[in-house]
Amino acid sequence: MTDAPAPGSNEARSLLQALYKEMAPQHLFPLWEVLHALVTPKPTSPVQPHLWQYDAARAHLLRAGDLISAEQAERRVLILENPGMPGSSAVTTSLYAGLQLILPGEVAPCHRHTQCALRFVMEGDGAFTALDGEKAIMRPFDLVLTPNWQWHDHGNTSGQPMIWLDGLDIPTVRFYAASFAERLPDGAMAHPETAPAGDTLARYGRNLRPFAGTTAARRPSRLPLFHYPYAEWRESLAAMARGADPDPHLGHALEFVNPADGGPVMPTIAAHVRLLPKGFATRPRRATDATVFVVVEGEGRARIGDREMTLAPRDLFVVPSWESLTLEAAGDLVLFGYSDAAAQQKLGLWREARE
Ligand code: 1HN
Repeated sequence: MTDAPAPGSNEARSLLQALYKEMAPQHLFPLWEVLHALVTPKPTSPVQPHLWQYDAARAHLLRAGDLISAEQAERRVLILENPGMPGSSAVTTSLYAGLQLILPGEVAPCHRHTQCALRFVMEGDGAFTALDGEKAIMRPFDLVLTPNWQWHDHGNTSGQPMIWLDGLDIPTVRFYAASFAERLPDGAMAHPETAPAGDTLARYGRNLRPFAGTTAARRPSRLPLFHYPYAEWRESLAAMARGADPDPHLGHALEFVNPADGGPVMPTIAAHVRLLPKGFATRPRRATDATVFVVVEGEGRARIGDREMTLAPRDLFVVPSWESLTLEAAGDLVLFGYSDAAAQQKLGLWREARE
């Protein structure tokens, strides 16, 4: 002790370097060298703002459609990978996004996994996602959920290609090392039908539910509803826009809810829609939930930090955590968005700032 060099002296610094070198093989490292990067005063993220033009993505997806079947691929999907996270298959640190193509007559085999998924229909009309053997017939801009560990398969019995956005919590599940997945036994492609298409929407989608403990109460009580049709959410937005001024930071915005608890649609993923009337520009807002957006209708501009993007129908874009977002509507602009706000709110992490 007595002959230890004065802390901060050149001698102390070189002895510390020697100490680090000796410790490293035992997987021991000094916190004081990294603390400032571990606990930052505000969020830092590798996620970059990015826009995917739909027409370009669609052309590549249709080419893949000529080269591999949905059954061969299991899921024929182009991943929207964030340019700031190469090789990650992730669109944000917690979420995945992909564009899935299913051609007329094709099936995507039944499976289930611990990842939660949502589908948001980009084009086509009449293919289905079946959840636990009940089909949801998918129409443009419908939202369909496949919550974790529920059997799901897809099929296209319509005459047109169907393309939808898949939003999953793959990076979140990978973070927890909690991925499980399985196919139906005996190579079965489709789940046996358990209920007619639309049955759940009628039983659980109109502020009603079957009596608990009866055979009519088919759905898991925690996540009863899985289909949120465009015709319904669009009409709600339109009614809202007729009757009130838009919120300065969000425009007219509605969140999709799980009717069982009034919370977000799935444990890890929240989803919403918004309408910005023609000529409206939002005030800048930032939030800790990085968000993936789809342009449903209209044209406009997005400013994300110092990036500017022009928005056209069906384009997709991603806003990183804590980057300031400003939106401008050239015509009535309708957006769908999903994020990990559901998980962050449960963990006490979620924050926003409105300028
Ligand atoms: C999945 O289950 C689907 O069911 C799509 O359509 C994309 C990406 C990774 C893992 C599971 C689907 C997926 C996926």
